[in-house]
Amino acid sequence: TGEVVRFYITNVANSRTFNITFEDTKIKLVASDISRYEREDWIPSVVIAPGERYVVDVQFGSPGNAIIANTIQAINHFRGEFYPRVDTLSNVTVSNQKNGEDLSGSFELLRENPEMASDIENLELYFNELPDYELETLVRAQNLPTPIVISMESDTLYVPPMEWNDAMPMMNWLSTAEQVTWILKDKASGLENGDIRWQFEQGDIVKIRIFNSPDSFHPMNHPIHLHGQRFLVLNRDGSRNQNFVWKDTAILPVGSTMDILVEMSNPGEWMFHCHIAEHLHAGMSFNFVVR
Ligand SMILES: [Cu+2]
Repeated sequence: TGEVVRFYITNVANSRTFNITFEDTKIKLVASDISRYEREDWIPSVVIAPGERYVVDVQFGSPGNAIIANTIQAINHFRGEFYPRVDTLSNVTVSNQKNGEDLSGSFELLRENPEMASDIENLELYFNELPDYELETLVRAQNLPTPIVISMESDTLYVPPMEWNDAMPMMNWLSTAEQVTWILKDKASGLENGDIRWQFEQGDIVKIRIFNSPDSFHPMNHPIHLHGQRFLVLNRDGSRNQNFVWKDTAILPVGSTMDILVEMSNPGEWMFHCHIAEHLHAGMSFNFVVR
């Protein structure tokens, strides 16, 4: 009891976003994909999409069994109903022994990260610039059996911004990359997926606006991921990020717009893709070059 434990969490699921809870313990948010946060912060749970990483500190309290769980609002698409669902990910036994060094003092302290503060100072001039590129996420279906089309359309009458559970396993089983194409579309050129070929110079700071259109046939959230570089999520739906961290993956809910600022620091040919494996397989990817 009283032990402070650091968790390094990576979501290696192909499509599921988790909402990880540690019973009623306080969770201290320390770092994400590439760096520490601007400021450590208390969070009620860790929302983590495929490809994302989070580092958190947790202090275990009263002795007994503590459950690390995925605590979600599941949805029944056809009935349009939410229902709470808790899946146990892990059981932790908390003994009544005092364990080693007492870290309560430093656990209570929320530290600031001067490196992040100076990165922000250097990049702030780009924050309010117009985007250099705009992407839209879409989905297109072809040759789907009619009953599937009807059920997918009816289930799209209400689209949750996040899909926490797989509410349509039959549909997902029946639709493959043969019938469904997931799309990243470059607004300026009209090009899609592999036809997009962005070129950058090493050191370029590039602002990209990504919009997840709620009007497409069957919208879903997308963990947007790019290789070889790091980025800041500047804002979501016009609200400025209040606690910056360097990322390489960020979730884009349905209907949402996100601005990211990418530091093109690493030369080579790199992928830009959705981190949901099925979407990537069904087209949602392109390469960009940093010279
Ligand atoms: Cu996706």
